[in-house]
Amino acid sequence: MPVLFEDGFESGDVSKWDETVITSGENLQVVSPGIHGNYAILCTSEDAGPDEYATVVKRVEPSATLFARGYFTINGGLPLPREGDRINLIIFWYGSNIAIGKANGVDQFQLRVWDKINSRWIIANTGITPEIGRVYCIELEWHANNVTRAYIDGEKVAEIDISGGVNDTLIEEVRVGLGITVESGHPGLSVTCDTCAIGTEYIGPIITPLTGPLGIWTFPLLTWISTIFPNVATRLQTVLSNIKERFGRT
Ligand SMILES: [Ca+2]
Repeated sequence: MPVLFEDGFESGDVSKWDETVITSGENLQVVSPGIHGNYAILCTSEDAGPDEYATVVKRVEPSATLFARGYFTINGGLPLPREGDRINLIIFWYGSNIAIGKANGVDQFQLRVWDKINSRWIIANTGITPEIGRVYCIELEWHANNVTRAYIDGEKVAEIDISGGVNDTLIEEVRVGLGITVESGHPGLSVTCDTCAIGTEYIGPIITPLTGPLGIWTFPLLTWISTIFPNVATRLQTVLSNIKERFGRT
């Protein structure tokens, strides 16, 4: 898969990114251990409000098609106080976001696409309520004036079709971390982020080698399958992990 950029913060800093955007009251730091490896970034807010950020920023060649994937753990700050509040985890400036937003009274993962013609967000709710402390693999897929999709753990969870033509943005800037639009003064928002990638095709979850006897034969198999069928490999890995969890204990 043509990956343009990858960073799991194993350098111990954010030097692979073009800049950070951290507004007053927000904080972004490299912490250890990571979700994978030794390091990740921790993005927090003690005094959140609208249009505030604790994000790393990567610029890319203007792209009508773009994918970005990151691993996220929500540490705290939920529930969001008010209907319509959200924290954006991956931002394709100024095209689309994957967020946790409050809709119908419930915090849930959302796909959001900016409608340039009518100056409004088009929102697809997933109905998936984030669990504090769980690791989520999140991926955003953008096609200008076409279909935009959100994936969680390798499964498509939302899709917005703008082939009618309300946003032709070529994405030049990707922000990852905590992009905040919530009621002013909301405390305790905290997100850990790791293992980011930006590409021109679907990226998907990382393939982690299983340990023990099961791993010896599954890892080469998964690596081979993943090069041809990324979605199949993801599902197979989940099945194998479950088997290992139940019976393996190696
Ligand atoms: Ca890492």
